[in-house]
Amino acid sequence: MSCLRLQDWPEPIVRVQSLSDSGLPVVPDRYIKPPSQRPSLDSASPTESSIPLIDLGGLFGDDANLRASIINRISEACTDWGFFQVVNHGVSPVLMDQMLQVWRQFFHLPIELKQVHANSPRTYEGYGSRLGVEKGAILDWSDYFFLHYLPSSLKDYNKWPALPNSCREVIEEYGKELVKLCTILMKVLSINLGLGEDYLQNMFGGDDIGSCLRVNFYPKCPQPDLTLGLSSHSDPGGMTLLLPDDRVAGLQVRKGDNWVTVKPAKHAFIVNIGDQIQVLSNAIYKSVEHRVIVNSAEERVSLAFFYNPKSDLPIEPAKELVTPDRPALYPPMTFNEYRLYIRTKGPCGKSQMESQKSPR
Ligand SMILES: O=C(O)CCC(=O)C(=O)O
Repeated sequence: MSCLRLQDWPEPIVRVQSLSDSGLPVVPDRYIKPPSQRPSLDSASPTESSIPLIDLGGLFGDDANLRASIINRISEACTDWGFFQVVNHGVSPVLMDQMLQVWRQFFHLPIELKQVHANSPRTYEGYGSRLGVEKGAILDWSDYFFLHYLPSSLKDYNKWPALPNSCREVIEEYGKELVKLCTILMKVLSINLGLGEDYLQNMFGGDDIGSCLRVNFYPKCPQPDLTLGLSSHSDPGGMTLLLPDDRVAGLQVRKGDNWVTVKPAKHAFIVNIGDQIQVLSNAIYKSVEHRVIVNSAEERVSLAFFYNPKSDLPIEPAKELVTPDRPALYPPMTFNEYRLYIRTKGPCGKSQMESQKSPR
């Protein structure tokens, strides 16, 4: 894939928030999805019985039975859903609220203050309004801010918003806490796959892992039944911790032929398996497709923290999980090579994972 294609956006960037604020009564054609991809809003109310809700409190205590049962619930959630919510995860609820608050404030700054962070497809860092560089693509009804947290060599405070005043400090603290939680979850996943507890972390590069944050902003939409806030995709990285808006639902997870709307629990993180763990687990765990619906009454914000392998390490199925009955499903590939696909084409369901399968 040529790097030239990622030099710049193929068309002038339009901020979805400006479209929404202009009060236009219809969604412009660029955002209208083909009928097969449109959401069915009649059945979009969040249900209690969606992805599993797991209390992690006992993971940190002395009760071995409780610990084993939590680890087991995570195992079931990874196999059945690829998604689960966690509460009592150790991250301060105050910090979570602050993080949502500073980002709401950021998106409500005057446009010229946000424009100084306008991004390009070269690194995606900054303020963006599209994923993918295909000219004429149907776009999603959202703006976002993308930044690197790790490795330290990519962390650049100058590329993070300077306003609101506390923004950089809050992001720094939040990143530190989330990396800790990811490290714990990686151990649980490793144990559940029958690997040594540090296996996945080591395959990700040990202390050299990558992590980045995408803050999604979904403005109010005049015709939410015609578009999506974020098209169906699986996450290209390792594992994602999503902090959803505590006021508005919007995330839908694929379950068979259905889309299940997630009801966010108070101060919970939504955890999901990304493509790199699907590869390392030789598809014992699947990265599951998800998408976001929007609505006409409320804007929505969400924070996706991506925990990724070191970008230049080849990732392939763990040898321990490859057997004559279950040969390696994927050839080795670095995360840098892998993510070029979504960076070029935008979110496309699971088409990339499918296309990576080793020929049989
Ligand atoms: O906004 C959401 O609930 C989900 C966001 C998401 O899937 C992503 O950022 O990859």
